[in-house]
Amino acid sequence: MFTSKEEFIMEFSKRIISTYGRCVSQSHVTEQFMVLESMVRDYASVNWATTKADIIKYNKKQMYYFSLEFLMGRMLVNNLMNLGIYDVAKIGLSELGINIHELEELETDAGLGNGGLGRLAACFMDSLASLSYPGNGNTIRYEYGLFKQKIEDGYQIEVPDQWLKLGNGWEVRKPKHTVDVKFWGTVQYNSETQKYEHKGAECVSAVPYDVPIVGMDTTVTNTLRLWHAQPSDNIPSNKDFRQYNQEVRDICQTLYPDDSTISGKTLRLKQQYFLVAAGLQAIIKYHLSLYPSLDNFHEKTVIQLNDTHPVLCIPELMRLLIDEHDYEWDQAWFIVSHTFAYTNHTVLVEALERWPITLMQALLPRVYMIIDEIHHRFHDEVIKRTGDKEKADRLGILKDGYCDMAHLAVVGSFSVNGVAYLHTQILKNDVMRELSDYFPGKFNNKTNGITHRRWLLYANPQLSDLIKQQIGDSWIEQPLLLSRLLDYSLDPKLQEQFIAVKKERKQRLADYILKNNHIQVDIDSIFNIQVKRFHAYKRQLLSVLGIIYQYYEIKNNPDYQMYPQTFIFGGKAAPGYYFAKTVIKLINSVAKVVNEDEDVSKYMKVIFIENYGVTLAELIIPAADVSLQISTAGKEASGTGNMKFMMNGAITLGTMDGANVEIVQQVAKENCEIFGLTTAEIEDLKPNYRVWDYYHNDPKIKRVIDSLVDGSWDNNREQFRVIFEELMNRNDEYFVLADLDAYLKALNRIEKRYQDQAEWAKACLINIAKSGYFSSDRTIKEYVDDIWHIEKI
Ligand code: 26Q
Repeated sequence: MFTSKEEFIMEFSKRIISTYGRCVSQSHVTEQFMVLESMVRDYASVNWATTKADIIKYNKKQMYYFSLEFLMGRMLVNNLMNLGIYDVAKIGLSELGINIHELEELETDAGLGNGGLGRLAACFMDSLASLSYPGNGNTIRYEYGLFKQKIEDGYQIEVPDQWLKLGNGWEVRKPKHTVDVKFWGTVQYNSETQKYEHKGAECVSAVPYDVPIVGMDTTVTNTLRLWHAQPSDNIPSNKDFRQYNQEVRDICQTLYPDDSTISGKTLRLKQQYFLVAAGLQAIIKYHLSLYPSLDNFHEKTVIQLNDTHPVLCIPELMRLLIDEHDYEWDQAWFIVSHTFAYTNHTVLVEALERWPITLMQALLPRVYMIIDEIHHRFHDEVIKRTGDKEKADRLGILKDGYCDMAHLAVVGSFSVNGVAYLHTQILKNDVMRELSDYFPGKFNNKTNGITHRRWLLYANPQLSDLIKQQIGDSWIEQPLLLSRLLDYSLDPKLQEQFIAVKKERKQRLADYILKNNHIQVDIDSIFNIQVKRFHAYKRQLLSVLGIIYQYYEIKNNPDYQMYPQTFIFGGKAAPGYYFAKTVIKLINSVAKVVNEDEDVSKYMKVIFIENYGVTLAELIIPAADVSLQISTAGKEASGTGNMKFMMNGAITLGTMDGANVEIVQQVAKENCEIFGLTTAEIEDLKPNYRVWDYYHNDPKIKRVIDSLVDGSWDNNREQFRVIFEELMNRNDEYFVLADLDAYLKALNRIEKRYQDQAEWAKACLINIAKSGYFSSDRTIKEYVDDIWHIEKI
């Protein structure tokens, strides 16, 4: 394609002319961006073709990652860098008078996800390709990704995310591979063929759009397949076309439609089945183009289910095998139960998926019949093996009018994994204890990871260069070799250089904050950062109460001294999550008072960064001194932001939760700042927890809590009532007050530690040195060895 800047310039100029009919000097930046994007995609296509050919040539087994979320972010820099052509493009463009960074800024994030689970899928895609494994993604091509967050008067406002406005230059539409998906209708038994037939169904066509996933320093290029719904040729005759058309469009319109109504719930279930049915049909067709039958399907295909959202895969593959490929139940079950592996990402009861049976039965009549059969066979088997009917009822899939998707996932998969050591322990010993005991060996742990290419190499070139200068660049291929930095953590020169890099990154963030929030922050202050989805268990409220506490300390004590701190928040709350949205409003209200108060703002500033997402994370995380990971112990399955911060040289101020436990294990306690109740302590405290004791026993805490409802932060005293109620009248489900004192003490220790810059830099360097373990390359290797058993191409 192009290997030199001359070739690049020629190709680029040619494309500008042939696509837009004008020369480079007259072209618009968006045109330049789109041409660059198309060049990179075509460049990747060469390897894409050979990868596909090699998989066939060597009969490789492939892994498919099914997920309702893929939070890819921007892809231009990532792809240019992974392909090793970033510099050629940069210099070539610059000779044409074009600044590559300006083009980079034009790309909109592919925000097809909420948070951790979706970003994990994206990191896995990068590691799979970079390690040369055949692994592909399947998801929905949502027309609108996660909403764009605006802050108006301190409130979160949701605006549609029109990520496809300029088109998506990375995708290739594949109409030839369109398949039909059926909803509604009834099932009839045909006694002649002895088969069940789906009658009167509503067909929807699924069209795939393929996105190349390029690895670093490899020719392997995998595929992320985005499924799009469009009207089928088999339009139901009894249906008004306009209504049908609208219903079809709705399927791929938004990620997580509001599910507070029945029609919203139906739509979500439709989305799940749409992905599952389309994805499986395509894989089966592909398999049958290479092999005579599906007998060896599970030997050539492994499917990882990202949480329960795509778990309909299990009954759907049964249906395809039995109804469309003439398998008997037992044979089909053998293939199915050797194909799927399931990852659990949460132990919060409200996030465990349960679908009303009536809904499933109506929308997916044949699939429901199969689920019912799976349930009864499993139920009978449990009774036969244990003689315990109540146990069989508890372990079953159908209960109280609902279908328990996690149980379906466990029964139908050959592997079930948690995403961090502690989380897997909780699954095995608590939340899914009985199922885990029933299936010895099925449950396993795969501690999450993040791609060090995006999160260190590309997001923080300043730090990467410093590391390269000190220990070379072998860590890029083998991230564990970051540990070579350990030898230099005491080196004053490196410490100083690290501090300089950190300052530079803090300055960039400060510039952004000045431009967007119109607030000047002091880059010598400690940057305490908490960026993540807003959720009660993540306890953004704990940091806010900490800020309020310190505010009163400063106000009530003229001699009060503290080292300046900047608290930076970012994250979105689910549109219907009133409590979380009120916490956002509280942060903004407190920020206004704090930042405008001269006595206080010299010590403390509070910033809320609007619309946190992948691209902003790349700016924010490298600038952190302190990473706030303060969830109630036992609630955060893993966390992955914690790993990104650590890799960028921030100190974790956190609880013993999720992967924090393993961060501590890597770096030792003295290189973190750990506080608060442990999982076991919370369990002990639970029956006797009385939040009012904390209120009455400490006047300072009482002052903080009262401020929520006495008009201190808003003229409307009712504004933050829901927070007061959650804490005080619903007995503080997430133990915020139980941990407040320990949190404040930990913040104090941070303040002291930070003032010894050499010691601080040493701890940061140790964190970076030990972060290699959290590369998703390590995670992927574990999945490959223990679950997928796929080979490099
Ligand atoms: C629930 C009910 C019905 C439909 C959907 C859902 C639903 C949707 C999304 C439930 C959960 C999610 C997202 C979960 C998530 O992002 N979990 C995070 O996964 C990360 C990757 O493993 C972990 O690091 C985080 O700890 C975990 O919170």
